[in-house]
Amino acid sequence: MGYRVAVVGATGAVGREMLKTLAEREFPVSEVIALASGRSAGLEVSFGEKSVLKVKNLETFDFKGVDIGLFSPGASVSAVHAPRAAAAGCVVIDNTSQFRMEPDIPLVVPEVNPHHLKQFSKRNIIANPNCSTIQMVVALKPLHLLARIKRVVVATYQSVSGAGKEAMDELFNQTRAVYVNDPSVPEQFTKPIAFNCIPHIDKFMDDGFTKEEWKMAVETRKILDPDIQVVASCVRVPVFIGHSEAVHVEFESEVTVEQAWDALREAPGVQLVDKREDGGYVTQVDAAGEDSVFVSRLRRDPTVPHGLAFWCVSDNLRKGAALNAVQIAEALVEQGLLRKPKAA
Ligand code: 11C
Repeated sequence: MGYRVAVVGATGAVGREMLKTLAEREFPVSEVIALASGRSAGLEVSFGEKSVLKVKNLETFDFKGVDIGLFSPGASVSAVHAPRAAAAGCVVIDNTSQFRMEPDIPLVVPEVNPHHLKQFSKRNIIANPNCSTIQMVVALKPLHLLARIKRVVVATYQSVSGAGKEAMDELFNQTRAVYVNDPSVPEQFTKPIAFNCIPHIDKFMDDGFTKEEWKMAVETRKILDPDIQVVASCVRVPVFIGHSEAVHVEFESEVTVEQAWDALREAPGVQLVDKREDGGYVTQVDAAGEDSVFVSRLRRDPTVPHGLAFWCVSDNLRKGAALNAVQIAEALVEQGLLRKPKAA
C-alpha cells in the first residue's frame, strides 16, 4: 500500500532534494511522478539509489488519482497549477511563497504547529514556510514554552542554494574567475557573491525591508504566535548550502541559560552543540546534508530585561524545504488526514 506522489519542479535543487528525502525516509509510495515545465520534460531525475524517473510535462499533466503533490516550481507556477491539482483531489504541499499568508491555508512546521494541519481541507493546499523562518521557529518553540517570547531580532547568513541552482553555479564560476583573473558579470545577484556578502534577499518593499525580512516576521507570527515582534536583516553569503542565523530573543519573564539548554536538548528537530570552546559550535559546512536545526553559542543578553542570544544553523534545502515538506506529508498520514492509499 502506498500513495501516488507527484514532485513538481523535480529538476530544481529543492525538487531533487524532495525525491531524495522521500526515498531516504521510505515514505510509503505506490508511484512517484516527476513533473517540471515543458522545457525539462523528458529529462531524467533520480529517485533513491536505484530508480530513475523520466520527467513529465506539468502543463499537460492530469492530477486525478494523485494523493500528494510536493510543489517547488516557483510561485507563479504554483499559483496556476497548485489549485488545479487541489481541485483534482491531490493534497498540495507547496514550498513557494504563493499561498503562505492566505488565512485559510495552513503554514506548517511539524515540530511547531502540527495542529494547524487539519485546516487544510478547505483548499487542499498546505504551505511550507520560507527556509530562514523554518529553522528559527524550530529553535524558538521550546524557548517560547518556557516564557513567552515578546521580540526577536535576527540577522541571517543565507547560502546561495536558497536562490537556486543557477545561483550556486554563479558562486562557483565567480570564485574560479577570481583565481584565473577573468571576472564575470553578476547575473543572479546584484553584486558579486564570491568573497562578498550581499544585504539583500528577495525584492525591496516600500518600508525599506526586503521581502525575505518581511517573510520572517509574518510567517513566525502565523506559525508560532501572532503577538511576537520580529525584526530581521537577511544577508546572502558565499556559502553553497546551509543558512545560519544570529538570533536575539526578549522574553516576558526570566529564562536562564541552563533552562534554555535543557529545553533545547529535549526539543524535536533540534541538536544543541554548545561547548563554549574553540570549534564547539556548528557552521553551515557541518550542517549541510543533515536534518536537524543546530543551536550553538547560547548566552544571556544583558542589554534587555529578559534576553537570550544564540546561533542556529540548518540545511536550507533539507529542513528549510524538502524535509519539512515530506514531514508534513508524514504528519498528514499520522493524523489520518489523507484518503486511504491504494494497493501498490
Ligand atoms: C533564499 N529563503 O534563501 C530564500 C529561498 O520564499 O520560499 C526561499 C524563498 C521562499 O533565497
